Amino acid sequence: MEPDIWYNGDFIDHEDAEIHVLSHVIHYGSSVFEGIRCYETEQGPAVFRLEEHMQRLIDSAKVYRMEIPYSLDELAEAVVDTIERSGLQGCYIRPVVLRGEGPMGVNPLDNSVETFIAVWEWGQYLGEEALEQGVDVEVASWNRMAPNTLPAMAKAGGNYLNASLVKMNAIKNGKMEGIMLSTDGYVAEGSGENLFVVKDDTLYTAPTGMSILPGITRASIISLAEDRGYEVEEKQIPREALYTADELFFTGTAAEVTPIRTVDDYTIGAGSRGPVTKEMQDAFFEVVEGGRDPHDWLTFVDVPAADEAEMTA
Ligand code: PPE
Repeated sequence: MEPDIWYNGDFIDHEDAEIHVLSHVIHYGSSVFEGIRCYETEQGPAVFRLEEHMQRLIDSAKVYRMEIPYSLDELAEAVVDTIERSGLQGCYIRPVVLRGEGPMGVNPLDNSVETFIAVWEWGQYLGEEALEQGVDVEVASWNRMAPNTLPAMAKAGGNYLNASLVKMNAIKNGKMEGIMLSTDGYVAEGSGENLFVVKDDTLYTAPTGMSILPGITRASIISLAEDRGYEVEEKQIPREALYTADELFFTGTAAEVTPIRTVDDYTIGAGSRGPVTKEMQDAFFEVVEGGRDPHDWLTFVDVPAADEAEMTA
């Protein structure tokens, strides 16, 4: 049995979470969404940075003039309820707000706004060995969209047509992921991850003006690195700085903290997970797996154990 899905304030069966083929989103990509993880920490299941994800969802919707009829607190509570109802101790959470039925045509203003929240178990995003071994990637031939074409700070469905092109090419070329450059040629991000460069014990990542998604894992890694005395610079990164980096790693909700071992067949550093990457992984997992939470990033949830859930089902 797949977990129930939250839909506009109620729970519905997984298989009933359907939309009409003439929904605006199908034709024009008009959705905004989030990706969040709930971890089974040593202190019990906890959602990582729930409030920040809900705020980004609300901001994404605002950019597209979609009115979500729920407050941040109501959305956060809906996420917690969906997890608790699922019985999953750890899961990936996907809230999506979309333009539904209404008049056909590009103008979405008279189409309905529908909110869904789904949960599922999601393992390692970039392959089973990725966190330890690192991944092989390429610089994508598709650029990240220019800042005056599609708003990159909004996590909108349509943006992921660009991401899909990048990801498909990478896979066809035998790589795990593609790194996109901005239209002026600076390093932006992966198809579903932000990117960090480590050079001489300083961490570099693209600034938010470089058409990147302002990643919540990215922000967390900046804090965790600064806590440990590292200097972090948000600045323009030229492509060749990838090849000459001491270490490179991706960050993202799905990807967590994933080392990169080659780019365009250049070996990065020693060709395996570097010490700074390992330190940042450990710092991240100490929070999300250890449940040690100096920044107050975790929202603990009360998921009944599997046998209890069965008894009450
Ligand atoms: N950039 C992009 C383009 C992106 O999609 C993500 C998340 C990030 C950066 C990292 O953001 P954050 O999760 O807040 O640290 N990508 C989500 C979707 C992946 C998918 O395949 O779907 C995710 O990681 O949940």
